[in-house]
Amino acid sequence: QTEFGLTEALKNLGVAAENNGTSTGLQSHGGDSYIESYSPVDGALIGKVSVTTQAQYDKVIETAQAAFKDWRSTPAPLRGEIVRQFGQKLREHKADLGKLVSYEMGKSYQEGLGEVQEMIDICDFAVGLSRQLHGLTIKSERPLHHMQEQYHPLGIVGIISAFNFPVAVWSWNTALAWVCGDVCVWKPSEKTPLTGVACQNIIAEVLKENNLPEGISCLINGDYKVGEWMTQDHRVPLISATGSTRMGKIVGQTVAARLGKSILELGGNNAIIVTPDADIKMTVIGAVFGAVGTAGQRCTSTRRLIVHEDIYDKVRDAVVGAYGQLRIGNPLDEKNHVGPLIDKDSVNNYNKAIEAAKAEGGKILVEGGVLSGEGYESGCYVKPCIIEAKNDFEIVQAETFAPILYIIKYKGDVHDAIAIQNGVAQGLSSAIMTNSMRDAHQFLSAVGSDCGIANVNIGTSGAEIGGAFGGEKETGGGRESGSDAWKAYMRRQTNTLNYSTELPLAQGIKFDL
Ligand code: UN1
Repeated sequence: QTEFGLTEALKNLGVAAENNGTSTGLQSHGGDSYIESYSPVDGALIGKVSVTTQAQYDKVIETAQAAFKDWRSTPAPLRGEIVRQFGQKLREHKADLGKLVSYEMGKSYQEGLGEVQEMIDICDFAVGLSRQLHGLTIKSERPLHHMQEQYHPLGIVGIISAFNFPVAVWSWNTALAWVCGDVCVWKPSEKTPLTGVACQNIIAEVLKENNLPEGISCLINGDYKVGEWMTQDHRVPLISATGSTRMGKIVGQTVAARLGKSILELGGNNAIIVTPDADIKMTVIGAVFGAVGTAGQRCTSTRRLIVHEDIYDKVRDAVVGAYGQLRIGNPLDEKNHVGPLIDKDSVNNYNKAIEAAKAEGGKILVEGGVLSGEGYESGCYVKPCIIEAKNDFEIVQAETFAPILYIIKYKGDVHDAIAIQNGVAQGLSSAIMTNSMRDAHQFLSAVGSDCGIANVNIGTSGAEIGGAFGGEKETGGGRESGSDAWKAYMRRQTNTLNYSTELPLAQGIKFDL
């Protein structure tokens, strides 16, 4: 097993060879089937997690429901205090959790640390928010009447998260949900169950230290069937799901069929537009980190580079040159830029996408390929590649979760580039590299980018937690994290109070008795 202090980190996080995948004191009645977690870094079995049975699932929901009864009446700033303590524990465990994320998921250690930092940041955000769950006061049309709106806790928030941000996306949901007075039930990705156990251990300790029920934060594990119990369950008013568009369509329809609420954060097909006057150095950093960071496995990864013909050769050569500097290898070794893909299925999808692009007429600018030999034994390490392509290639229209960058030439003005950028089914993140104020504003205007995230002179990935995160079209329309995303985790109530001695009807209606 790769060392890098991992044994110590696992111990500090309470992650064992065999772990309970179901929270809330039900561990002793564990089912006998397990999810094994193999590291894509070195192919080693890190540990296993028990699969939640349906009976356990029901107990978890009952436990969460019971916890909600108290938690919803706890003053919001006191709920914020619990989240503050959780953020503090994350600071203490930052290196350990960052290492586990890196080892179980395969992203670089720096990115693992960055992910834990996102968790800490959203906790800080949520602590402030706990004193700012504001509603409006509204002027009534009737004399001596008062109107206001309030936000009340919803209940259980079911969280289904993906392998690529195995801990941060959970915390974007939980930190907000908890200050909003909700309780959470989390089903982490089957590909990263151990980071789930580690997070549950950290929050369970905080809850215990404060004599609060563990039902405030629950863990379940298993495949899509376990997720289905939750999406079909009317006791779970809100489902927040992150993953593929295919999964999101199933989850969204299942939750909608019972008129539940959902927050969907699904696939992206993110592009950077490069206008003739763009800064090449900034473009290269933004595009290369965007395309190869996390081995192209972020929802926000840069998949398409849309470059004006006047600057095309220069940008292409600079980006291709930068790819020559990339070091691929063990992500825990800080000198490497690119780690492995999550598993062999993902490697297959990468290979298939390159073949499909070639078949459609794509020209390879930087050759891909699967690495083998010493240090690459897991079979999950691939070379980031660049393909000159057309936007209407079928493969360019799809999201392949791998480091493949399609470079596309545009002619004309910024609107021609925007049409290409918007010409896909997904709508998560987008960017423009430009020194033209006009082009930048056009890009951000109503006729500009159709994505949930649109950046100027910054790449497509690496959003800060302060903004609402999510996208349009097949990305699902949900928003998590900052801004007023918290409102989706609460139910809104409009109140009208009459402090007169008459009962006038609205709209001037007369109803004399
Ligand atoms: C994701 O890939 O699902 O904006 C989340 C980013 C990160 C989060 C990505 N802050 O790239």
